[in-house]
Amino acid sequence: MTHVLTGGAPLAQQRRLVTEVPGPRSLALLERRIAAVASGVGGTLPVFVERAGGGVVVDVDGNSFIDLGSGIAVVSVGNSAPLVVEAVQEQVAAFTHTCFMVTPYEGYVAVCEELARVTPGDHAKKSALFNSGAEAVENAVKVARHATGRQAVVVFDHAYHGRTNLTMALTAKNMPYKDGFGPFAPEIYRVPMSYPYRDEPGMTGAQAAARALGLVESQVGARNVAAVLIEPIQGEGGFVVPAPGFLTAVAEWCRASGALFVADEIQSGFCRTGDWFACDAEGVVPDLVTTAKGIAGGLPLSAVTGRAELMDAVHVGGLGGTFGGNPLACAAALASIQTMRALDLAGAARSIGATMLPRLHALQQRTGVIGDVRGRGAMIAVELVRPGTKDPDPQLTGRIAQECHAQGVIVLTAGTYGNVLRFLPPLVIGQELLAEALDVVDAAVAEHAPAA
Ligand code: PLZ
Repeated sequence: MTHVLTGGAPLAQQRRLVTEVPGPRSLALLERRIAAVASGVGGTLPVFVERAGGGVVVDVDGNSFIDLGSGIAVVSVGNSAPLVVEAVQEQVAAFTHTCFMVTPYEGYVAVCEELARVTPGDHAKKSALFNSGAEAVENAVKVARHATGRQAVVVFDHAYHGRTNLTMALTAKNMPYKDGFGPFAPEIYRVPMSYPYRDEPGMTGAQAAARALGLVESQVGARNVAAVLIEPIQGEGGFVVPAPGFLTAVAEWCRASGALFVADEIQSGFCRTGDWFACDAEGVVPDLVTTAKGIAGGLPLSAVTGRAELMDAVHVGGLGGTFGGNPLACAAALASIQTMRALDLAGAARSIGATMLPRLHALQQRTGVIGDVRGRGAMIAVELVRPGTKDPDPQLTGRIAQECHAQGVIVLTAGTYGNVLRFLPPLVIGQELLAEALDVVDAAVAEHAPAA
């Protein structure tokens, strides 16, 4: 059995259940959680974590789960990755916070330099750092409005951009993200996404782009559009991969219209899809990119990176925040990016996809409930439907996810209809562990769904 070093101690890379799930210690913590934590904060698994690293999460009862979630696409370099631990320990002992706007430090600048290197395009770029993905998206909209002098923001069906007031308006799905939380910010316009599985068969990326942009032209007016904001592969919306040519056509329309093409790469970025960024696969170069999640190995950090002249359009003092680009988070980001290069984690993501896709396609052949298998690299999903139809089956999706959890594999669900099972393993997961997790998924589907 292989081990990885997390925080200096070896952690066995194995699936191992030693109690019921949840075990007694998790149950005791669950009771405390219910009494003290607001119930509006959701929960996927009822187990509490003690350690995690490589491809496993170990709970307080000693159960070891295979991690196909990465804390929602965050710990791409693995939990407590050695370089991250070392860098953060060094930084935490030196200074924890000064506020970059008060007395700056090198780490913030170095992260912005790295962002200029790794994001798509070789034009002059600048960045600003924040704490959460939603905050980065909000700031991208601020920059876009300032730089263009326009107000309208175009977003897509199934989009997810966050839970703050502006980003709730940008997010498509009502329940659980928006219900009862209005009023929402104005000047947001939603148009159809390219969704090959659910679009008319044969619809090309260019046709899907024309469908969306035709609506923008007739209902908003191209000259009013500050930004078109898009996840190049949708995350919470169900790993919807637009048809080839869609992103290129949208980016071209933006260029011709004077609107900014803003890529939300918060979930799809930092090697997740087998490239540094999902836009790279089609050679699309966004004007602004938002990043977070995988950027800093689990520490909270986010960024807006964009064309230098656009980023500099904002007046001095117009962007900021107390904690944005916190020194610990910056140290972690530099160590994470170094790890991605040293271990070729983009290549690792491609290998993960190469293992998963054929197995999931084979599973699709054996059952009638998998309507679609899709994704790229280590961002892979299956969409579950009622046999012989495209009717979403969220109940079945929930049952399969729960069965995987009970068998020691962490999987997540997604999708506007709640019927997508998504897989986001840490990019450092071992192939053996990944294969075992797929065995568990196979068995869970077999148990809860009729054979084809
Ligand atoms: N943009 C593309 O995926 C976060 C949300 C989890 P924050 N997705 C996980 C939940 O239920 O709250 C996300 C994303 C994309 C923006 C965000 C927002 O990032 O760091 O959660 O604010």
